[in-house]
Amino acid sequence: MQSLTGLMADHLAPAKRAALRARPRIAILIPCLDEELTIGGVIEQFRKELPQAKIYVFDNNSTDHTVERAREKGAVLLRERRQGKGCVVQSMFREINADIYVMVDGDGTYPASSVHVLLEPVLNHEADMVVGSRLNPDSRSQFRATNRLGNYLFLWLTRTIFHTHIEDMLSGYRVFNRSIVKQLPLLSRGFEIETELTIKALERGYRVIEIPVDLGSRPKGSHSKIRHVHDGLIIMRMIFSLARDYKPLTVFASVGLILILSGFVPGTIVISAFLRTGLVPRLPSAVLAVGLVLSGLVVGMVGLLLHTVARRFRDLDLQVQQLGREISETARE
Ligand SMILES: Nc1nc2c(ncn2[C@@H]2O[C@H](COP(=O)(O)OP(=O)(O)O)[C@@H](O)[C@H]2O)c(=O)[nH]1
Ligand SMILES: [Mg+2]
Repeated sequence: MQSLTGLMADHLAPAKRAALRARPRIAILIPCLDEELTIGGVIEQFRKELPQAKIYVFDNNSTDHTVERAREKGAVLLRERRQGKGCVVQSMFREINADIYVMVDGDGTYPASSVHVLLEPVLNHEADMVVGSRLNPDSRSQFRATNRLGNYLFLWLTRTIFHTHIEDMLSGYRVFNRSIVKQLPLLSRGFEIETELTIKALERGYRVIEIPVDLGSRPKGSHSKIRHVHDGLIIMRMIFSLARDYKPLTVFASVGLILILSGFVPGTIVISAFLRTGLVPRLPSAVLAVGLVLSGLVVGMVGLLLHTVARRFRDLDLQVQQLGREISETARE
């Protein structure tokens, strides 16, 4: 409810409202960890493309000259002590007040010139979040083989579980409106933040649009902060916990079905012996079969219960969003 209060306060001042209509406040948010080679160029390019925007660099205990480079170029520098990109995104969303937010890596791999096409749908109120898709057939993206493989694996998993048609789940180049930034609860601490952002936005009914962008490579001497196995496992865990929370029936019914089907193996042996001889010679198999089938049914029932709870929460979420929109509409009139 805190964000709703913020929304109301924001829209109640008439002078501010008029200014907002004329010129939305755009914030460019750059999470940074040891990016001294590229951060200056990224700030310069975005300032050239969007001179009216305010540029924020969120440093996260960098050990090189990232902070000095960002200050030299006139960006607003903020610091987050808790390590991890997710922690930084959480504090960016909490602390910065603007109407439209652009998030981009500080490594110079995303083209600043694409920012206008990414902004367009949010400025026109056609989307709540626009994702710069590096995996679109029209994108010329320089991926490392492991990154491309990881992206496709997580994409396949997400599409299968959540039935979405998302094209690039892990892109770091995004544009958001204020409503999504202030209302979407985020818990990620590391590189699983993009996964959480994408799945939660889709599951909560926000309008998400993907637009192709090219992905360049880092210059010599600059290194990605991703640790493939470690971060890959965390992203995987995030997908499964979101599946448990938002698609409990799919998850629990699948587990239940596996248990029931495995109960059929010893069950069939016991039943066929019983039909032939009228006896139950393999008592442990009979117990195992009953145990597996019953556990499967219980797990399935749990899924059904959680499904109802999740649906009710979804209704509630949509009602809160609707209420927020109505309050801002009323205040605008
Ligand atoms: N503030 C902060 N930024 C981070 C952290 N880890 C990565 N980043 C930044 O997040 C962006 C994406 O990270 P990057 O290493 O380029 O990941 P990749 O694009 O998947 O290879 C870059 O601007 C990094 O500097 C972190 O722990 N804290
Ligand atoms: Mg990067």
